[in-house]
Amino acid sequence: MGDVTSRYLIVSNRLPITAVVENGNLELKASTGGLATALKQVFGEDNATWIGWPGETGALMRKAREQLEDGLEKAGMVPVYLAAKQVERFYEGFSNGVLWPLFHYLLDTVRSDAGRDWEAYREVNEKFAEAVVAVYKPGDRIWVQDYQLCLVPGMLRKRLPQASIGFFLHIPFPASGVFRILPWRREILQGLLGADLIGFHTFSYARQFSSCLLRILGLESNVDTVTHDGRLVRIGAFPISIDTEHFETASAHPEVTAKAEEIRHHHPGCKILVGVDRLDYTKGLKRRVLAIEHLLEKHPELAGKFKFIQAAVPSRAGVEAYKQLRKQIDELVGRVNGRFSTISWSPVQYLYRGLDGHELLGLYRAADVMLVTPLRDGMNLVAKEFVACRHDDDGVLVLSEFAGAAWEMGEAIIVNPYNEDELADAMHRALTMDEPERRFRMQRLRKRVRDWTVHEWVRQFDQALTLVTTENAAWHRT
Ligand code: GDG
Repeated sequence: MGDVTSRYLIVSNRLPITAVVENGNLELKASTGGLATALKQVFGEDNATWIGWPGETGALMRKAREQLEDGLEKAGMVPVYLAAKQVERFYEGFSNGVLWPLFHYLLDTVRSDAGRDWEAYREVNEKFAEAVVAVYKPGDRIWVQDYQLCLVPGMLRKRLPQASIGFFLHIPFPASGVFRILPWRREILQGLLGADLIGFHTFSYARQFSSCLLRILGLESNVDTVTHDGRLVRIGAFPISIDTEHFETASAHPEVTAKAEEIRHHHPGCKILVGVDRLDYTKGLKRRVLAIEHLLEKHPELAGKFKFIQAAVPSRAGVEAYKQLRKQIDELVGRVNGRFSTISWSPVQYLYRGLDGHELLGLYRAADVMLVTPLRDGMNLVAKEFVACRHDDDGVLVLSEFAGAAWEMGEAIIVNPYNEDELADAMHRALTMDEPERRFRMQRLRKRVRDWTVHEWVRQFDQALTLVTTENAAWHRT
């Protein structure tokens, strides 16, 4: 049952569903993602309305389109349809071709021809804002999610001056020296400032945002508050987490146990290292494979003693940088395997596909070492999910210092993913760590993901939004 009473309008690029048409009939598959589930549980089934893009619907026949609208309405969702060109320019071009690499400090990957895509970004943000205004009722709270929709808070503020608006950024917010590269830096900041509350995963991102406000807009913040256009805007850190209980229960399922045993059985006498990521250049896959190569150069005695299983889920396959990355990883894995394999063993097992739930949890449970080594990551939920699944209090987490999760998961082996030598040493240390130390670290990590779940995250954001909305209302009365 929900414990928050106002109605929430959740605005996100994608609705938490996938529409599949089979034999002319449409089926809506609800996302089981932590955010969607937690919002439902905290706000109550009927108190959260989602507004977002339902995914590619261009090919849906008329009947399926009617079914889609029906299904969405029943699920409390409002679709924002995007034309193919808009998807190409707003989503692939600007959101994923400019903001995503820039905010992850991968400057060489930022597209240089983004002018026309900026226009599409603005246009689609307008479309989302209009969709919100169409369903908004006084008293509703609006919670805008992520980098695709940075302009929406400002657009909403113009149309709904009294509305309570929150914004949460799921990716890092970069240092001002990096953010300043963006030609539309002022517009993005102004857009975000339309919100009453702007949330980030860590204090460091929040601080960097404040520093951009000062350097780019000349706005000085007072600890976590800035005054803008006659309103208070609060800036805060809200580290996202997972539905820990769900992962604890699901990973104890007999099929997951069987899967974990099957994985171990296939690699007798080997310690198992695991990586699970979207195939994304921010996740540090290339350097991870290079570090495996380096590990074998430094420790030839490890040949035949471990297996590195990397699952890479296809992602943003329409974006050029992702096509290139796929090719590079294929080549790199081939090279390392070609160099070190024997007749009966190869160091890397590489899966380019999504895993089903049991496979994913089976891998978490089978792992002796979990490698979470992104070059930058807002938070990284894989690190938290892995820990939640380890009922046996065993397994070692190797975690990048550039993932938001590193701020909360200090008992992991923390590494600089850009330092191949350090990464190889961390892998060696994880593979050879004694059991008491493994347990000591894992117990503490598990306690943390139990104490701080995605439900706390939702509640804390809601409370902070309530507070600043009340402050702003009081301020306007005086
Ligand atoms: C963004 C930020 C931030 C992965 N492979 C499979 C699979 N997954 C699931 C994992 C996890 C999710 O996908 C990935 O979440 P991450 O947090 O690691 O990364 P992003 O997708 O980049 O998310 C990130 C997050 O937003 C939340 O704020 O933490 O920093 O970049 O839940 O389990 N799930 C299944 N099969 C797979 O093969 N079923």
